[in-house]
Amino acid sequence: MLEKIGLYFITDSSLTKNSVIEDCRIAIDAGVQVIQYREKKLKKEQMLEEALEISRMCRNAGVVFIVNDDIETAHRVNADGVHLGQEDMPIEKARSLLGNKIIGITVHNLSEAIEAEKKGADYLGASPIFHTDTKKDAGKPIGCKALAEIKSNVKIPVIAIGGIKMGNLEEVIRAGVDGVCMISAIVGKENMAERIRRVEEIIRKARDKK
Ligand code: 3NM
Repeated sequence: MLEKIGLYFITDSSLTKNSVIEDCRIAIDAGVQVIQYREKKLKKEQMLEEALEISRMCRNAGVVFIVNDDIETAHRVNADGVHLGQEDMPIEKARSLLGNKIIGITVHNLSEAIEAEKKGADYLGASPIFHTDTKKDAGKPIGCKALAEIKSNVKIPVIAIGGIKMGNLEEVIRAGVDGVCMISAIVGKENMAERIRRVEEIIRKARDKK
């Protein structure tokens, strides 16, 4: 489902200039194929309300909807899946709760990647590729060489995240990844829709060059 997608859009309520819901509407209109709802500030009930609205928007548009971290919210809003970090619930337990929904796992190196695939992850979020200020505890950048190594050693889709900007996007795509997340390069910027379209075009061109 996430093979060779382009931009994997992630919400950020600290960076948005509109609202998270409005950002999702813009992203959907600009053609993204997947949205992850990542919310660190709101109370549970408000989160649920917002996630439900985005879930409906995604369903109507045929866009994959993933909830970050929170399996209960994912379940309650009928999301397509969840994204979990290394410190979150083990994959086996998440699988028993989520059945055949999508489970994405953050990995920082090849051994975590192989392990996550073996345990049944549906896709990997490889991170952080470069330095990022958006997630304070993201850890040490792994770079594009390690990213390419991860990609060539697993069968499931690999999505790259962390410090990806317009200027280093092509290099990331050349590592063979299925998708990229770019938060601060897109969320809260003037003309988000235009930026998203430009990202998709850079990705298409970089893949055509191969
Ligand atoms: N997770 P930006 S880095 C949400 O390393 C997130 O796991 C990361 O934002 C990880 O595109 C990150 O602005 C933030 O660098 C990515």
